[in-house]
Amino acid sequence: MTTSSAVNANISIEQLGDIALICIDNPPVNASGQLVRQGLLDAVTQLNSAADAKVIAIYAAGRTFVAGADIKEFGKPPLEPYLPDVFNAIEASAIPVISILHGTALGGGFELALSTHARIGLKGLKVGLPEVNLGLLPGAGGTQRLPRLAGMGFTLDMALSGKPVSAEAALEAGAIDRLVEGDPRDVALAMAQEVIDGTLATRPTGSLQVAADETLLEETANKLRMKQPHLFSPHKIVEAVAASTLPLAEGLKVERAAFMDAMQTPQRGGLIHAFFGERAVSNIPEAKGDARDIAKVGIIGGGTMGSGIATACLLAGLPVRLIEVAQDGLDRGVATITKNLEGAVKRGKLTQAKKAAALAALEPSLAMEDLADVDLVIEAVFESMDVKRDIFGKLDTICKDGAILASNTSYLDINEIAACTSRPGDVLGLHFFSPAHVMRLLEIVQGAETAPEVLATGFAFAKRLKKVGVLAQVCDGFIGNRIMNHYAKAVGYLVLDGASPAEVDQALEGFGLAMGPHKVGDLAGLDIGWANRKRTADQRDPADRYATPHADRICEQGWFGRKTGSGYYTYEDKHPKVNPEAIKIIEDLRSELGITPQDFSAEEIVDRYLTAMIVESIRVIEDGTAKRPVDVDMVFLFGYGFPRFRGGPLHQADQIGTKALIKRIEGYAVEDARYWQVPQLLRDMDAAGQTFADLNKKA
Ligand code: 3H9
Repeated sequence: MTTSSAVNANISIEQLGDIALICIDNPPVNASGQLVRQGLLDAVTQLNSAADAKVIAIYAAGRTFVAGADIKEFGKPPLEPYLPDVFNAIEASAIPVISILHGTALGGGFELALSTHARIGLKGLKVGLPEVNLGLLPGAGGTQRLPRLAGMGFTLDMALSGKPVSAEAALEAGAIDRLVEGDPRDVALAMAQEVIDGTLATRPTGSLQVAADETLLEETANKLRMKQPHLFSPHKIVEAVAASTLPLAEGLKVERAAFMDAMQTPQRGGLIHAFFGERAVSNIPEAKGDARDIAKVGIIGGGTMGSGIATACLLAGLPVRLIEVAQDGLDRGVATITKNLEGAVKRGKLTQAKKAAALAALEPSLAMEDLADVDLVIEAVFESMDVKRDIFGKLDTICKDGAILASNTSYLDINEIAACTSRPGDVLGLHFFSPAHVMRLLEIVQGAETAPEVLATGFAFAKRLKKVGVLAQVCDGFIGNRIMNHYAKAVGYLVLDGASPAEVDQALEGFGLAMGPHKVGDLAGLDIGWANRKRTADQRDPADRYATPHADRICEQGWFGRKTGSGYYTYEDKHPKVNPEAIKIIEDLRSELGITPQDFSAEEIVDRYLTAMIVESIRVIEDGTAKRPVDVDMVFLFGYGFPRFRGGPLHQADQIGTKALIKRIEGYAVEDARYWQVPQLLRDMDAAGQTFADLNKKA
């Protein structure tokens, strides 16, 4: 006899003779929100009290098994029943419970499976514990039950990397028991029958013992202290896994306490903001319209940027026609692309066969006319409006109707570029970040006349390249470079006023930047900024305090950083050492300018840097260059190495608060009232009691 009943809106039971099926149906990803938790608990309790089923099989409807706890509930008052209690009840069920996993079983979803008495994976399944990416640790038994099945090493790898593994790898490790093909419900029925027939063994995971590995735990803990000193949850993961040798109930207590501690950290807030922000940037009407098909891309310029963009397109399976003006430039471009692809092979991102296919899809050419059949052209030549005008005028006559004409300019006016064509609606900015095949940010710059369809194509193209597309309006530097130019001045002032470049770098590395700004300058080449400063010298307002005379003087010595062996640091060996002659230049300048050096603590350095970044970020929102605060935050996370766990400059602004920010800026303005000004939007938000998170919701 078959009976079906809905336990609640997300959970239903179907009983077919001795077999009870529990179906989880909570689209889009079956996250274990309150109804799922309550429904699972009620279903298992109900089936155990009726005691007329011999086996229970849990499966999920839709595209995936459970993708974890419902992240949207985090940060709000917790709602009972709690996930660990539900899973303990499942493990304690007198009737054996099995789980059928398809798609992805992640975090709490995988932990649900671990609490059942056997796990069946369907082909294509991935399982993982990605909580670390959210500033958390597995909090519903993952650190206790997975070591019992697959060992401490496998658990540490999975929980510390946050990366899912294939079903094959999970099977080999013992994390799942079988790997089969089929539809989840059909497999649930078949496997339940096997349990009844005695051909599929079941046992509570908690009954198994963990082989302790003290050496591995110690080595892992030491490595983390070196590599991830800023992060909270990875260290807690090691502590929790270490507790898996205790009886299950005791180990679960250790895990729960660590999970609750991680929940309280601002890192959790920053990382969850990043998770939703990455998705929110393209959740706008501009990204959702009809897009044009892009089957072939043309790239003009075989320099670092052009080659990087070409690599990104080839990696996404798009054929590329690469245009250069001279053979040696073209050869260099092809060589760079080949090197980039080889790098991808070395990093395990590409097979040799795919690399060969990518290179076969690259057509180098010296003739612009060869762009006649491409669907999208990306111009990536050096920053000269005259050169760009000339190129876009030619493209207008060469390219087919409906082709999209994009510029990778970092600063220049897209409207002026579009005006050189008879089709400004087809023109937009696609601003990549170096190295373009690695960095995930793509600023999609909307010109005054860019057609909605062209903009939507920009977003679809970003997605195809696995990049994070962020909408920006035209201005000098768009979102990212405009804000960077502003806070770079604050860095210059800190050095002029008394901090050493190394002190600034150390303080900001302490904040979580991978490299301080002076080390980055040395790496990129100090001559780049110098050339830019010389080019724009006549635009400088003489009333503004000049922020980087020391940088000019260092460049005048021919010290451009790593490539010349010295800059802010010297590079005799791999490790940068402070360059005493650069320090002398800075000290001499301070005397010439009559500056009495101040002492800046690391905290003060970070505060000034971050506040300068926040001020210009607010102005970018104020004048509409960026749509919402979250767009600015994602630009900095995906294009500028802002520490992900800090969520972005405007997420940080919410942590500081409008009042404290205004007070800070007004305090700095006592020294330099031209540079430090409180944006009107900040004052308005303060008066209205608004946060940047509120602005995100409103936009
Ligand atoms: C956890 O489990 C803690 C436990 O250990 C202990 C607890 C006590 N919750 O990514 P997509 C939304 S922590 C709520 O575009 P895809 C997502 O925002 C959790 N919502 O699809 C999006 O919404 P919208 C550990 C979620 O196919 C929509 O679903 N788990 C959740 O490219 C589609 O998502 C994770 O960290 C969630 N858990 O990728 C897994 N997940 O349409 C996080 C997704 O409004 N999730 N949404 O923009 C993922 O990695 C990917 O979403 C997944 C699908 C691979 C599942």
